[in-house]
Amino acid sequence: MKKKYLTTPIYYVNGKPHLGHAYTTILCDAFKRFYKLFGYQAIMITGVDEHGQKVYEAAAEKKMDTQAYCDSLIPDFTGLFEKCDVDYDMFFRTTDTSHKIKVQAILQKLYDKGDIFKDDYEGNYCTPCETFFTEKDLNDGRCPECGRGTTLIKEQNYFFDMAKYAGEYEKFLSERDDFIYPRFRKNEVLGILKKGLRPLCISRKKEKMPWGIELPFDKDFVTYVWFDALTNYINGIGYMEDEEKFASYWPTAVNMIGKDILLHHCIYWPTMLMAMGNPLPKEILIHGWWMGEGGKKMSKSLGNVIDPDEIIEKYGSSSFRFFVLRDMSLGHDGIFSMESFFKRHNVELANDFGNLLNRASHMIVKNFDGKVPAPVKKTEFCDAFVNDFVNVLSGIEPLIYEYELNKALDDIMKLIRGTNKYMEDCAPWKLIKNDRELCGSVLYNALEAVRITGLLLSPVIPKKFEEIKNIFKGSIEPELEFGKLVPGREINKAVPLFPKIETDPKKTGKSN
Ligand code: ME8
Repeated sequence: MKKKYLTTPIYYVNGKPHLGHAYTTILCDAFKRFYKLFGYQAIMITGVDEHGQKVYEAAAEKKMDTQAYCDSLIPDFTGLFEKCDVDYDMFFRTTDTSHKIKVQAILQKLYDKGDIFKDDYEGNYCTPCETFFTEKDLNDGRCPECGRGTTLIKEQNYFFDMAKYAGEYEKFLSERDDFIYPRFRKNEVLGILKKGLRPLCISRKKEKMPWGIELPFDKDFVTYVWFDALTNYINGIGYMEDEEKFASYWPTAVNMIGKDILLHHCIYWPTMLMAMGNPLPKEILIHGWWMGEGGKKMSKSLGNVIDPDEIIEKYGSSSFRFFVLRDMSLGHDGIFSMESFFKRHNVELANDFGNLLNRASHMIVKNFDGKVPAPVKKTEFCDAFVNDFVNVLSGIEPLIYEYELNKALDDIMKLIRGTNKYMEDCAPWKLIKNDRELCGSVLYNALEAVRITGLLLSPVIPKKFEEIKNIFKGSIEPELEFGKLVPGREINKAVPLFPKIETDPKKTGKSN
């Protein structure tokens, strides 16, 4: 069986998870489910990044032991992912002993090879970004990434010689157009390589920042949080533990990240893997940011922060997942507005998909004793409908492999709307009076479209898909091929799955 390994970033536990964390994790879960639908053995891991100054300071602020502080936040992350219907195969924690042992073995290997060396260091550290910058990198003395202040650090430190692998990596990139998605990001990475790579500082003096994994060759230091965190991707799939699993999954890996951590994943990570002698992941997928209304970055002070918990509580996980996957053009920034959320739900789920689910099943239950009629009568019009449907359907799987999620969802909605139009044009509610055979054939085609579009949407709305299965008495033919619905099998009437959300203040009784 073909394999696929998908990862999310591991998130800092310096506060509760937010919309951005929910988004990448849902995205990764949806792709895992698409791959499974297309016959792959697909697994995903997510988790948390527990070391580093930011977490250390957050715990100190709460006057808590750092490990106890991390432990206390884990249920917030696992709880949110559960609410988002994420089916992860592993929840990774960087404070697990087996991870720490592997990180130390990697550090020792690179040290023994001469790829890690000690030197004087002077640089500016941005704690929120957990990233070192030179004086030249800064904007008016502030972090070039987040604009916040940095701290000058002067100490002896250990360095990883990234430049040693820059040439090999540049050659790799020049031969692999599909390594970084979206493709335009490759130029950004080549630009960084062209400027030349400096050695990467990979240690912190323990007396200043003790919260990390100790360097195996110098116990006065802990390793830099990114050197520890990035290795979760290989450590979580059997590196140095289950070599067979590692060898079969790792080359299929897709590391999914937000654009904020491009440097770490597209420069540090590939050069680290090359130094270790490991293959690179198959792809790195970089998505944009969710912004608040007005296109501003979400922030508590602007009052435009979206709480995924609250939306799921009110409107359900499927509508939330559908919106974030449908509305964000993958690779670009998106604006989260409640108005667009209501529109997507009401127009596409409640109206288009909801109507399709109801009509076909209700007519079959009422007029054909709840048994799927056989498509015995064919008209040119029915053939044209089936041909168009099959044409669009055949393009969806390749779109997913290309990460064209938006186009794929556009096409699924096209199939749904096309079937609604076919029903309106054929009017089976009139045909039942004078051409029962043709009516049965139209209803067969419509229910077959329900089955296939239901399957295609199942990675996006997995919870509602379980309810869609009830129409098919709990078991649905799994083939993504038109005509596999078995005539004569019994079905149930659909119950309303996507009630319209009332947004008119006069009807909801709310003032806004
Ligand atoms: O960077 N829109 O963790 P982190 C979309 N621990 N996605 C967003 C987002 C937004 N507004 N804000 C955050 C770290 N994200 C490191 C990662 S991996 C080896 C170590 C998502 O808690 C997006 O995936 O800051 C982004 O890359 C990630 O959260 C950053 O999470």
